Amino acid sequence: MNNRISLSRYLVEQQRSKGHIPAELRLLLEVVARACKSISHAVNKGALGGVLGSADRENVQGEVQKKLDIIANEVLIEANEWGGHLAAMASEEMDSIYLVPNRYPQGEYLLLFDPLDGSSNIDVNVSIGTIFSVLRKPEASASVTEQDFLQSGRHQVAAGYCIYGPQTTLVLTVGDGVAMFTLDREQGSFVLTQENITIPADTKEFAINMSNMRHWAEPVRRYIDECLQGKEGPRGKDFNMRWIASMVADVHRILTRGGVFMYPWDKREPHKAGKLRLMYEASPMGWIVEQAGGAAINGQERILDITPQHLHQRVSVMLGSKNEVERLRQFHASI
Ligand code: P6P
Repeated sequence: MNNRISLSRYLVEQQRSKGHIPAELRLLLEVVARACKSISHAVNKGALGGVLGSADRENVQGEVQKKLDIIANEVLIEANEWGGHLAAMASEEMDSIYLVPNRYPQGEYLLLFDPLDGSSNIDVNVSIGTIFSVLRKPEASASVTEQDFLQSGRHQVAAGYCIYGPQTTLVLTVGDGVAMFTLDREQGSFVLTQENITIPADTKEFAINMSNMRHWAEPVRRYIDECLQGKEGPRGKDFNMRWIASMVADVHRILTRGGVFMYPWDKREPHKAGKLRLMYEASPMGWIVEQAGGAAINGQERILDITPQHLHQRVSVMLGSKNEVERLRQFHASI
């Protein structure tokens, strides 16, 4: 008898014991999980499904969209718009917010997502993933506007990602720690495979795109330089480097064995705070990392304390093992 706990049972039992997952939120999370299953199925088809390659159009970020970016976005919209648990959605792949059509009941939640993060890896068969964040619709607002989405990461009621790799794994927090659910393809459902995940406070592994080194600000250059000096340098230990160019995969490794992930501001586009997006990449990942005992900053302040000024706002990101992130914060404070 399979004694694994399903995602649905976990959510029901968490609500019974902690009261953080009202029925509407549980419904939303179950729908998102089912959408991720569909996305996983499309991703796994690869060339056989005619889903690889470019869609020959750009998203709001000015990036060429992959076919799977659009498929994943459509799967999430179609899965979530009719259930009555959402008022509106926002996506990396859409310029403006998506209001739940009037033909469906309106709910109290707002869902934000990067439908397929790391899509530059799709055509080379490297892990990619979906990142999502859930906010409450402000009480007062009758009809939802973009302004209703502009809440700091502290206001999230749920955050998670689904990584499409050798396993398809859903990682979720509702503010009571972090749990992982692996897709059991024979049962067709996500089952609990780890909970109360903890990131080690120290590490010997950093993740950053080293080709940008000459463009970084001094505190970042100092931190990485010390790591590269290894045993002979001020850190007194050797470091290893990983860079998958898929935030979901790099964060998943850090949740699993510690490490620090960095996509800092650099002088290539000085008017941009960073490459990654605050609302549907850094905030959900930052909350997950904090819930696992890690830390997430933009160099100066906690990611979750940043109040967005616009939906697709970018941010400098440093997250992972808390002692490493604190070292980075001190280096930024001392300039
Ligand atoms: P680069 C993927 O496009 C992404 O948004 C993150 O998932 C990833 O960490 C980063 O960009 C990779 O950026 O400049 O190394 O290709």
